[in-house]
Amino acid sequence: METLINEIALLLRTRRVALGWTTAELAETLGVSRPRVQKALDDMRELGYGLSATGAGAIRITRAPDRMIDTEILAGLKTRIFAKNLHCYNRLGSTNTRAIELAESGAAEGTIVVAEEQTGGRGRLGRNWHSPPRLGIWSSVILRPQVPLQRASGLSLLAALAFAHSAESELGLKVDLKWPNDGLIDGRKVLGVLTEVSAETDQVYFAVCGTGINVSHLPTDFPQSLRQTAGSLAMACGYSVDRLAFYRAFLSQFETLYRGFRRDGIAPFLDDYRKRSLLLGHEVIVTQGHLTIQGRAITIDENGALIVRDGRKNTVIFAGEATLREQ
Ligand code: BT5
Repeated sequence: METLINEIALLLRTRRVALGWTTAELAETLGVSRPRVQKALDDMRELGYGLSATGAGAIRITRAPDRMIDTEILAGLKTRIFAKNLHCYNRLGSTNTRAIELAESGAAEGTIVVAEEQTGGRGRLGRNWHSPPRLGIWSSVILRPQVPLQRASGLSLLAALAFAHSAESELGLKVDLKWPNDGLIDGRKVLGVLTEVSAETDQVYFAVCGTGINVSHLPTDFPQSLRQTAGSLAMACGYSVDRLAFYRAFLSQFETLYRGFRRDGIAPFLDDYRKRSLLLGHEVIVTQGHLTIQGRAITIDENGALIVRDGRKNTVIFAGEATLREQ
């Protein structure tokens, strides 16, 4: 997003809100020419900002756009670590890939990458994540928890739980969590999480936790192959959802849970996750590479692993693809 737009939006938002700013004042404060300010204001209208001018020519913001612009995401965001560094893109291959690059060059914990559109959005195991422009939240956060590798899979569960809390508190929606990384509403997948970790066995260097949240899609916005299984917050609510407000709520929830995780691990959150789990108590089939495990999903342990019981044998599964056997 253009820096000048961000700077103007920040000025219009944070200072002299009631009085507004004239073009001349904006130009002087930002050290650019008046025509450049005028052009940026036109571009802002184009983006969806509502701007009004008083008789004296003072400009004010009357409507924020539904756009992933730094200033708009940060307006009213209640986080301390998350989004202290925020990288917003119009179009990107994958926010996870970009976040991994940033993490490898030392980006701080809480750094966030978000894009309006992903052209190569990734799911697990080389699968694709459909990420069309402006319909969802395609975002990744860099985390640096001081935990051994096996505890890092808890991060996907945490992100899914944060999604469930925000959908419930912001929109009154009930979310079912399907281990390890799906959030479903009315049986349709609305959330997918992809956590990628750089680590040695006893220490995680960084984890990038990517979340894809379908927000504004109508059924026809999904490709034919996803129409039976995918859903969006708007489809679940029956009305349009404020994408940025939901994103802010999600980031704030996720950070709160993550701070707890850094202190006490996943254990304090497990009961909450288990309560929302689609699989626990049911007969399941889990595939893990060439391996297929069948049995009853009995619990999720403190590493975030699924425990499946077949007769008297328990199998601990760290990653895999689970389906209900009754389906
Ligand atoms: C996931 O993988 O569910 C993880 C998706 C993570 C996406 C985020 S977006 C931001 C960040 N940057 C990235 O590049 N990725 C992350 P998996 O469990 O493998 O599920 C993938 C499967 O879900 C696909 O094979 C499709 O069947 C289905 N799918 C693809 N796009 C979808 C969508 N938008 N909504 C619902 N289902 C989808």
